[in-house]
Order: sequence, then C-alpha cells, then structure tokens
Amino acid sequence: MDQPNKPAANESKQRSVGDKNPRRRHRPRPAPFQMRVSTKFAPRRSADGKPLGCTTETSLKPEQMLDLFRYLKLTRLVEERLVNLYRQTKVVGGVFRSLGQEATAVGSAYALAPQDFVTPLIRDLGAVLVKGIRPREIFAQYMAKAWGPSGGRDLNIHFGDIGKGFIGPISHLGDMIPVMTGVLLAARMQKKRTVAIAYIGDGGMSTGAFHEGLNFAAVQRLPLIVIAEYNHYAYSTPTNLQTSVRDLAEKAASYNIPAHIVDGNDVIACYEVTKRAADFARRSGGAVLIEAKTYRRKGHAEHDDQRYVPTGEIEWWEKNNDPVDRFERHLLEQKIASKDRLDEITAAVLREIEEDCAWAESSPMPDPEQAAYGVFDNTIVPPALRPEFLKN
Ligand SMILES: Cc1ncc(C[n+]2csc(CCOP(=O)(O)OP(=O)(O)O)c2C)c(N)n1
Ligand SMILES: [Mg+2]
Repeated sequence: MDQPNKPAANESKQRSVGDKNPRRRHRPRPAPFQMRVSTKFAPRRSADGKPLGCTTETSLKPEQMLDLFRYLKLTRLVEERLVNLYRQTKVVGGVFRSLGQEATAVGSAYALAPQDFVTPLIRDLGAVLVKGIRPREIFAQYMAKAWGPSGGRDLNIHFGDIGKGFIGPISHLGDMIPVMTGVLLAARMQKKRTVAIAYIGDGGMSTGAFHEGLNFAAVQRLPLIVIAEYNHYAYSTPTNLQTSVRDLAEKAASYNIPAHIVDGNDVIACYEVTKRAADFARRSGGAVLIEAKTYRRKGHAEHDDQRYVPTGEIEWWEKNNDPVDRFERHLLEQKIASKDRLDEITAAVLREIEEDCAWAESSPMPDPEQAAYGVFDNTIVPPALRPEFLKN
C-alpha cells in the first residue's frame, strides 16, 4: 500500500539531497533537450526524373481532396482577377500574390476544425477562403468599397471575422504570434479546446514579437501551430541573408517544442502535418512549429519587378514544382477524379468569381462621413465628425 508521506522510489532518486522545499519536490523536471524535427513529409526529389506528385499517405476522402482542389483553384483565380482589377486601377493599394505557394495555406487551414482560429498574412488568402470568407468580400476589400468587410477602412486581407475563426492581421510582422497566444489563453480560461494557426514568413520570424509570442505559448503549452513559410525571400532579401539557420524548423529548439518540415507545395502533406500538429496541440501537447518549404513566384507585390532574382529560378519552379499542377497530376494518376470532373470544378470557380466580382464592382465607395464611426465604441463615445475648433 502507498504510504502518503513516503516518496516513490524513482521520485526520491531524482530529488537532490537536502532539498527541503516541498513545492520544489513536486515540480516536474523539464525534459532533457533534444531536437525534435520530423521530416516525414519534407520535400523529396522525384524518383527517376518523373514530375512531382503528392504524398499518397493520407486519411483524406476523395470528396475532401476535390474540395482541396477547389480551394487551390479558387485562391489562384481570385488572385488573377485581383491582378486584372489592379491593372484597371480599381484596386486601392497593392496586390500580394501567393502564386506558387497556395498549397501551404489551403492544406494547413483545411486541417482545422470549424471552431479553430487562423491568423493569416498577405500570402495566405487560401486560408481565408477555407475559413469561409467569400471571394466577393475579398474583391470589395481590395477595392476599398463600402460593402467590403472593413467598409473601405483597410485593404487586402486586413480584416477579420471572429465568428468564422479568422483574426485579421495587422501589418507589423510577428505581432500576430503574441495576439494568437492571447486568444488561446482566453480560450483555455473559458475551458474551450480551441487550436489556432498563426502564419509567419521567413522574414517575419526574425522579429522580437515572434520570439516573445512563441516563447510564451511554449511555456504555457498553448495549442498554437506556427506555420513558417520558407518562400526564399522577404521583399528582396534572400532567406540566407535573413537568418543563419538552414531550416527554420531548427528554431523550435529554442522553445523546446516539436517541429515538422513539410513540402509546402504538396497540399496533402500540408494537410497531414497540420492535422497531426492540431491533434497533438488539442491533446494539451502544446505549441508546434511547422516549416513549409515553398517558393514565392511573384514579387513582394505587383509593383515589384523581381530584378534581384537569379535568371531562370522562377521558371524552374513554375515548370517543376507548381502546387496546383502537382495536385491535379496526383488526382488524375491516382484515379481520384477524371479530367472532366476537374474542369467542371474550375468552371464553377470561374462562375463564382465572375458573379462575386460584379457584385463588388457594383458597390459604392464608402460615404466619407463613415470614417468617423467605429474608431471608438460609438455606444459610449459619439463619432468625432468634426473637431470643435474647426467648427467656425
Ligand atoms: C515589423 C515589420 N518590419 C517590416 C515590415 C515591412 N514588411 C512587410 S512584408 C515584409 C517582408 C516579409 O517577408 P516574409 O516574412 O518572408 O514574408 P513573405 O512576404 O515572404 O510572405 C516586410 C519587411 C513590417 N510589416 N513589419
Ligand atoms: Mg518570405
């Protein structure tokens, strides 16, 4: 029988001699340091020079895979339409493309449950769409229209929808990591089993806010999944001038959290890795870092002519490692869908874009007076329509 005051045999061995502090006796010892980076779904070279496909190891059902295909196409084609609108000078501000890296945002966000949260960055439109935001909202937002989700107050994906689990990002890179950490702490206090993804670029990972946020999430064992997008550039700075680590996943060691390296252009691999991370996080395992290896085929925004990129690099990725081509090839080769079925999905996506873009274009621009509303809580403070001293 257990004797209440007698420590278990292994416990007494661990305790240092003369440790009289009863609180210290029961504190679990931190696990010894070990690198925990899984490379199970990391990029692989294609066997005998065959074009790359996707991983066949998946729990996804055929209908879910077609759903993923729809989201990939939707992301790419919504962005293509945004570029058209930009060239017609209808967009206010810049257009930021995720061309070539759509699978990272789509596959990862698809692995979450509806009650889970994401906070995407400019190159994660796919995650916004997976969270249920309609293309019409994106078009209206980019054109700063009155019917857009921020009513013309802000641009691109700088808006949110708490009900759909989408926390709008602010521009300051890295800052959404502590914000999402706070969201998860609040969820824990409310006894909710929410998991969240915060996306970050290779450049954004070098900020202080990133470190502070992830450190706190790790110490508190919060269910935060950080998806680090290794897309080779931050503006014009190549990643090797941005950080001295070879793999961004190595940074997990400083927080003693597990990490994965995933092929960010394989949508199934992105789903599988995030699903595993989400299950781990939800089981109270704590924070996880996922590094997605991908490539930014467009410049920072539409204005950027990419003159700093070595000749042939973009073309290589376009020809050999396009996430949409890879998935389409996979679906056909694995006989998950026929070419006709995929073409039908694409045609439906194009119809939706057509309809939603027309709706957004028909929206008026915001009424200037509206700028004064929603700055403070107008149930307490009236809108500051005109400062008193300007009234005469
Ligand atoms: C703290 C901070 N510093 C600088 C910027 C300006 N800025 C906006 S995007 C960007 C590059 C981001 O690169 P990366 O994090 O790799 O993301 P990517 O654009 O490649 O998706 C910079 C420097 C910013 N928004 N916030
Ligand atoms: Mg980058």
